[in-house]
Amino acid sequence: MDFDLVVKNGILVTASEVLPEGLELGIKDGKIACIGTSLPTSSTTKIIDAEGAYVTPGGIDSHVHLAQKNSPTGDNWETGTRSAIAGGTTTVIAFASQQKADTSLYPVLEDYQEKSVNQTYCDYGFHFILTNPTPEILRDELPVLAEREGITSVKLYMTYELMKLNDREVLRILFACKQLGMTTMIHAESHDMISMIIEGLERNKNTDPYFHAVARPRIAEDEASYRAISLAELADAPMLIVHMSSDVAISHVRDAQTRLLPIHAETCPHYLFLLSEKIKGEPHDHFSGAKHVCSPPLRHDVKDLDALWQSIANGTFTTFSSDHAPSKYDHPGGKRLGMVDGIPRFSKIPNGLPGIETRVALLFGETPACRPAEEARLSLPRFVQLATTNAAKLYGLDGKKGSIAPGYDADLIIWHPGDKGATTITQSNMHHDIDYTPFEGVQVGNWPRYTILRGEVVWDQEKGIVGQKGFGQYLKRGKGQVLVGKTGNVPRGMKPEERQYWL
Ligand code: DUC
Ligand code: ZN
Ligand code: ZN
Ligand code: ZN
Repeated sequence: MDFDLVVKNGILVTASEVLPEGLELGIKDGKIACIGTSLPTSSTTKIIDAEGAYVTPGGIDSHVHLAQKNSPTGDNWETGTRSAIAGGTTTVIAFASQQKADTSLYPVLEDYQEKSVNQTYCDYGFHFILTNPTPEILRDELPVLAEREGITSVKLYMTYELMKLNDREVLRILFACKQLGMTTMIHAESHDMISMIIEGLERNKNTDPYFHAVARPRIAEDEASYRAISLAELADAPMLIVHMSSDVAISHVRDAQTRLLPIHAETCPHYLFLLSEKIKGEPHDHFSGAKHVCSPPLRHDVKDLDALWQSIANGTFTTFSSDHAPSKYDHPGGKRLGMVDGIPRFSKIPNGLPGIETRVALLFGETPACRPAEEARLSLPRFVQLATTNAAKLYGLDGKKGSIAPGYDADLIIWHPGDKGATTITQSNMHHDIDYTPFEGVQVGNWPRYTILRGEVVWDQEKGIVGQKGFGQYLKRGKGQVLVGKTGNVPRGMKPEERQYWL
């Protein structure tokens, strides 16, 4: 076969193995055609010499907010996906977000399609955020979205006045999604706990950004996570808890997984690398802590970080996403919104951090590729699972994205050999349209040298962005797989025949 591109001298890594040195990748028409040795080349074959570096599948970031109405100073599809490829991510799944007044999802989807089409540097899909799950939407619209549009996952919120659903609504969605083979993602924090604490903090004039972390204690995440798991258990529905930050909440997930419930969990780079002291800001400028306001908040204790890293290594987490949901800091409508007439008001600061570009390198930096084996936090195959493969399987992209195997899209990261890619993260190197990175000054052991999307180099660290806006394709996704446990469980304390009495 006459290949378009051959990648030589790389060490290929998949979700299950680090393949022997010396294997070559033959790429044709945007797909991986062949893995072999001494592949034939012709005058038209482009050759990339990886110089002994690792080659991993392109990243899939399955939790990204772009051009969402509720963050008017955030990234749009162009700037967000540009930032993605510069950091090794070749696929993003972002949100089309229903607002409470929307009684149909179709116009919402059209709106998000208009904003994204021909704008992206990488491939992309949508999850739907449901804030008003009417019977018509659940019965008539979700099946059409899944079949026709390839949108096979939804996110819902248990908190935020304008988004939150009650338990009955959560249950209805879980039952509907289960029926359709869709995955339900849940933002689990206790709304009533948080709103009561916020009231008290404001009454006592404790309104610096730091009090955001006080307002959303771990117990609020722990309680809501346990409740979300219980609701999913009753519905016997696959579910994923997004952006988990708390040790106890994760122990609820681990317990559910031990009982073979199909409960998945996601965490994000900021919970693994940053602590709540960041929200205190600079000594001379407390308000700059606003840059680190996200929900759930950064946690107080190194012990939290260690517990999360354990769950990264031991398989409890299924996905590792950026939750890129930034707002500019120094910009009208941005994070300065929280400064009202010279008085800081943490409850007005838009929630969310930038991170689409730094996600993959931060995690790769903790593997044996960048650290002595005894200091590594996770193996290279586990890195691949978390950075890409598991998201592909969970969200219906398996067979196309997320692995290095014949027939898959040729989406790749070629790293620098040895320690040549060591990098200090800094805002001036970022490609987002945000005025800061929360990871300023963090050192990573490597950075993507090349990002390849469907066989085309789109990022070359020497030249910068070499891909084109509009090259990204919309991904109609299939049904996701259950990666943990199984369905068909009977809820605790219920006899099998009792379900039939009420279902
Ligand atoms: N939830 C998210 O998923 N992203 C940003 C803020 C939030 O609450
Ligand atoms: Zn959320
Ligand atoms: Zn202060
Ligand atoms: Zn999010």
